[in-house]
Amino acid sequence: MSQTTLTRSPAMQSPSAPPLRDLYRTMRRIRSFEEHVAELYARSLSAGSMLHLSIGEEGAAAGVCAALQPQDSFTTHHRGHGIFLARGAEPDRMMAEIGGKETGYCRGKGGSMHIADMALGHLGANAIVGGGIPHVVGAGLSYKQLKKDAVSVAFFGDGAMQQGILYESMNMAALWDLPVLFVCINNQYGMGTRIDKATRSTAFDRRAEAFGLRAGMVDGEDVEQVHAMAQDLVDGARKGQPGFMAVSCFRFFGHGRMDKSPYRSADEEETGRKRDPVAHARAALLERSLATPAELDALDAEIGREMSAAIDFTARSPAPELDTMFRDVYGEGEPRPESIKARLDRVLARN
Ligand SMILES: Cc1ncc(C[n+]2csc(CCOP(=O)(O)OP(=O)(O)O)c2C)c(N)n1
Repeated sequence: MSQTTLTRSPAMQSPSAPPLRDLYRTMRRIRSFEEHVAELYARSLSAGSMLHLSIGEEGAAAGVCAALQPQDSFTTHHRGHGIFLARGAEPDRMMAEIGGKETGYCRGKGGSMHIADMALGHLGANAIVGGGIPHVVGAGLSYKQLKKDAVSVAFFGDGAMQQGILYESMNMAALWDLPVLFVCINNQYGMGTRIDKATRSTAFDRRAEAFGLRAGMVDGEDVEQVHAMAQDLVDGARKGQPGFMAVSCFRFFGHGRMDKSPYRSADEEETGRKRDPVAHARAALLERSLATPAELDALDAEIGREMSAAIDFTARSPAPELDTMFRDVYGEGEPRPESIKARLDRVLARN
């Protein structure tokens, strides 16, 4: 099946849909944030070497997160900056986290791939492919038991469609009628492996339907379509009908910072980058006379300044103190590993 002509179970745009301009702003902020992360690296302000950009996937993050309510929660995969921003994360604290600074969401100990923040319902980014999927089943079960009106959403890549844990999770979510939504961001590659080399079947929604979930597939270039489907599935999940959606998109850059995508032809890259959700939304805003080019340029410039300020904030922020290494890592009162300094002192004293 072609990955560009999806949209099974299409949903109508509801009257309460967020204005396209808001969705554009969310996507533009994600793109600008990620473009600025590159500057963080260039200025040697990044704490780690791993970086997975979601440029090209902004429609999935913005469209799904706009369908959530404040009490809802989610997990992400390793490519999750955009999802957290769409949920309302502050760029300053996110950038500082990637920079390993004390002012970051996890006081610099999570980095790009392990951000979490309970205040915004972020139950954790996870670098293990499929690793964050079962967590939302646990969250959904707790909401059901505690009679909380909340939904939990797992975001993951197409690579996780080949992980057994997804199927155990979908089965339990369906069996127990949990308020859970599974969102596959299908950028068609798992590192350098194209999806058709990983599976014979890309009808991912049918896999979910086989477990009893409400399911759909949508083209991530159109953020309004993504939102419409997400709203429908989130509403269903809130009533105890778990859902699944696959959002098709193109990963504009390599898997990680060092990957120049030698496994993709120039043609494929050029065609793929035409599937740009930000450009698509901008064109729609102009076509429907919902904004002028000057207004959108001014908005883009304002967002650019916001992201530059996030880099300055990171540069100015202190690194965490060495003795705080285990704080927030082990529970209160639990035994902790000896600090590196204490261990060194002990070993040196012995010699
Ligand atoms: C269980 C597991 N196997 C392998 C890896 C190595 N790995 C890291 S990212 C990745 C590709 C993931 O692709 P996908 O899930 O489609 O997400 P994307 O990177 O495309 O966003 C792999 C295989 C891993 N982190 N975890």
